[in-house]
Amino acid sequence: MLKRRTLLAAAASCLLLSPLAHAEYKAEYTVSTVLPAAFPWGQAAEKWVELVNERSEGRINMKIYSNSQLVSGDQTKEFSAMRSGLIDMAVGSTINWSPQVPELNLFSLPFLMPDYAAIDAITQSETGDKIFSAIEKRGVTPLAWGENGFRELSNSKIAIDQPEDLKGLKIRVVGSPLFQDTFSTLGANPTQMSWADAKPALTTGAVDGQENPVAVFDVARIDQVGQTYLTRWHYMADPLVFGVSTRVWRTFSPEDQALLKQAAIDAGKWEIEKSRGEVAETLEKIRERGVEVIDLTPEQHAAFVEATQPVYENWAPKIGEDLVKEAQDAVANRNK
Ligand code: X2X
Repeated sequence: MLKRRTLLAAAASCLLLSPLAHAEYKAEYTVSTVLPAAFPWGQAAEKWVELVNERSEGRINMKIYSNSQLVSGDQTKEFSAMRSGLIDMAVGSTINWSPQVPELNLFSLPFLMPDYAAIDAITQSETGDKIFSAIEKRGVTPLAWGENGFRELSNSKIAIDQPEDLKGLKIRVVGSPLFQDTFSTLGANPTQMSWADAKPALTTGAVDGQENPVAVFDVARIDQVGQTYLTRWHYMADPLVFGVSTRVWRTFSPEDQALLKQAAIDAGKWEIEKSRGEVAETLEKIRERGVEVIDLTPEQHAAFVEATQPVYENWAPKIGEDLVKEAQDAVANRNK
């Protein structure tokens, strides 16, 4: 009897001490993304998975499910699915999570962030911390920032260089009703649809245009579906957020939480640097395929900024007036 007890006790202490013995850990954690590994976004997720696997010596295994397949292609449902624990983790766009986290609409305010330094001034500051708290309050633990990129406007009809050119154009938009507002304010005819539906809609001509970072335009070969004009208006950029369902987060030991977080920070930094570094080359490729790339003069740019001001009046109260003001100040005082 004694012997048996000793054995049991030894087995129990072994379980407590061994890093392999987290009985509550899953054999595999799901990681949701919209874009797969051919895109910087998917690569960000891959890097995270790799680093976690390496640093945990195979104890924590994550598997990426791209194309929003865990939410049947509806990327605006990703956040809710994570919150309820249907999805363990995600590398998600602020746009797609903004229906559940209104503060994330901040990044979608037109022309708030003129350059990369402006994005960093928001994400790498107290304002960024406040945005992370807003995410956390709603059941997802945010770990690090990545980047989808500055979203540029493409269409099949006209070389857009002034707001009037958008009149009546049918534009596919994503996620938040803020996009409906921006494009309606410009006189266009916006339609909200998922990424899964976007390319078919461009192919059939159901819509005339769309907006996405140049890397997405390039890899998804948007030029092949008649999108021959690309206006670099830099009107907004969507950061990516590496996040874990808080229900799942709580099951990790403090050491493993730190490991997951550091790996996300490292993967995010790596991806941001890589995707920013690739933009010039990507534009060259796009031009070579016969797409007309339109760069705006400062005056043309200013006309778009002015035309979209009403969006701020509608949205600042929903995002939080203080948060918007703080972000504007952070941008104004950024290191250029
Ligand atoms: O749907 C889009 O346009 C995409 C892929 O950029 C996002 O998920 C925000």
